Amino acid sequence: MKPIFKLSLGACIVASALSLSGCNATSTSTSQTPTKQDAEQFLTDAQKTLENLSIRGNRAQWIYANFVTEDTAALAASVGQEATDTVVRLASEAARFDELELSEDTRRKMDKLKLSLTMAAPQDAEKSAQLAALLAELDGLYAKGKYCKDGKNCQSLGELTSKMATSRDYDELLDTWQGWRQTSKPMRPLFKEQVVLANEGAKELGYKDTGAMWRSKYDMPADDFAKELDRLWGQVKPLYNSLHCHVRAKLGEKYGEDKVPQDKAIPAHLLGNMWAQQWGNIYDVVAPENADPGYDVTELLEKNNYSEMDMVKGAEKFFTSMGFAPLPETFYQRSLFLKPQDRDVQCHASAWNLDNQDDIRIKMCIQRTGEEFSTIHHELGHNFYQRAYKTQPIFYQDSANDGFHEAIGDTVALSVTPGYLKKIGLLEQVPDESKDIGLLMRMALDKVAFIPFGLLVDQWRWKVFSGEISPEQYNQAWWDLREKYQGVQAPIKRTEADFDAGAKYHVPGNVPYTRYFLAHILQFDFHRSLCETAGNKEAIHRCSIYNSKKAGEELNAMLEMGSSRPWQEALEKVTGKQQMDATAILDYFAPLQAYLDEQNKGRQCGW
Ligand code: X8Z
Ligand code: ZN
Repeated sequence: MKPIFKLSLGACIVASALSLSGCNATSTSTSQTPTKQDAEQFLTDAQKTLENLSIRGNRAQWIYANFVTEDTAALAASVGQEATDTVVRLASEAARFDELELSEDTRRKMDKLKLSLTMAAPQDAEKSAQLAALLAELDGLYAKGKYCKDGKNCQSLGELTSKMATSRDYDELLDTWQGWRQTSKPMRPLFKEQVVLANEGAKELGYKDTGAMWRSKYDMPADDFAKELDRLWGQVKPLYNSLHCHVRAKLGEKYGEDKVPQDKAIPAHLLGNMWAQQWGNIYDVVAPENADPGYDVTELLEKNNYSEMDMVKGAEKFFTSMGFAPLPETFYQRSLFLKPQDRDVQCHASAWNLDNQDDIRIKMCIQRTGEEFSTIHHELGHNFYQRAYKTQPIFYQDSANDGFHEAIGDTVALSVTPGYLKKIGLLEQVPDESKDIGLLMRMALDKVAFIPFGLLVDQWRWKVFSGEISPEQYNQAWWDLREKYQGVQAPIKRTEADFDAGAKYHVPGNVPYTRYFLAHILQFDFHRSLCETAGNKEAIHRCSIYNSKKAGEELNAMLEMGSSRPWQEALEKVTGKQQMDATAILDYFAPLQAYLDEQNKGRQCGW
């Protein structure tokens, strides 16, 4: 989901609404001790302001993302600035009520207001305008990024992505990998400037820096949250290490051990993905002997002539089978499904709710692959969540924590099992259990491989924001973390003229990334519980919650809460527990762990 500032888009409607209602100083003078009634009035006024603002901002952002030009950038930046300034002003006004004893709900709304920005702008108008312009420019640089060899034959990220997925030619992969990274070099000075301004804004709101502000959003002390991440990663790490060891050995067989040394980190361009974040595309390289399930979703889509629209309809049907209402007609009229040929768009997939009610849409340059079929489920998960919490007050129109938003569609996609594919007529025969290791391997290459990447992006950004990583160390520090967590390394020498973090959308796009780490833990936890609710009797990796109204009801109970209660309570609605737990992912992959242990016997694992 593109975090369209739910609360954070400003407009002059706001200013007038505020001055009319006296929200600026509400109905009391700031010199008097404010009362509970003042606090409630403040929130009522802020709510109106934010509702108007957010809709106007969503529209400006939508237009920018769909038509990337200088003019739309300027308009998006201008509304973005108004939004940020308004939220910053409201958040500092809310500080008047800090010492006041308020009901739990009123206090929570105040907290949500304060924490609603991804980047806080300094109160200085010029600096705030500068920050808004930087945000739009960075986003645009990514959207327009192309790799042109000798100034011609330009390739879009979509084309480069396909090459990374399908080529098995070491040099061609290397060229593609380094080509895309040319696009992020010009981002470096802009990013550096953005960090300074955003930190200034965060400090004015009372946070140590922007990273500290990001870590404060989890209904627990910021430092405890960081520890919680380490704990979860500790649970998954042994499984990741086993997978890494096996994949490296297979890549060594494929490309030669001179190219893939067996005691070092894996060259980052050989894993089937531009960022080495999901490895499912190199399944063919590691497919277990005699356990190949014998089908591939990309081929099934092709064979059955599935269009991009059929893929969207198929994903929608999953949700409706669980009892969710169908998507509105406007979803199909207003979404972007295909990459336009005549203009630049932000192709990175996102889900939107333009009016905070039913005007939900996705924006995606769909390719007809199994990977993209999963991404469509992912995006629709956002849309169904948005619609489920639309009746909450604007402060709570968000997921329980950001990991929940990212986990819903993925949870549903875990149910795209062979049994399900047969049910919907895509697959003729369900492979027997002897092929489960193949299926689990394919899934692990995407899901388990992702987890350290999901963690490290913000480990890097947090250190950048705190100053522990200085601009002169941006790239070196990025690769240090890539090696430490993922055990991958740059295939060619990198220098500080490069800005490889910027080659990943969420860095120029200003989207926090820890959410995806959390989502990868949560989705297995949700899947395990929902399968139980659905009465599943099979192994958890064979379970599909398709058609289960009971599972749908349970899921919806969590979704409709929005962020009105601490995420621990939302989690409890589905899993019955208040703590995130990686044991579900370990359970899911238990048979694969045993297989990997066997395969890795005698190998020197680690890097
Ligand atoms: O950015 C996304 C979604 C949109 S919220 C397509 N994802 C992360 C990524 O692509 O890096 C989904 C998985 C991780
Ligand atoms: Zn998402």
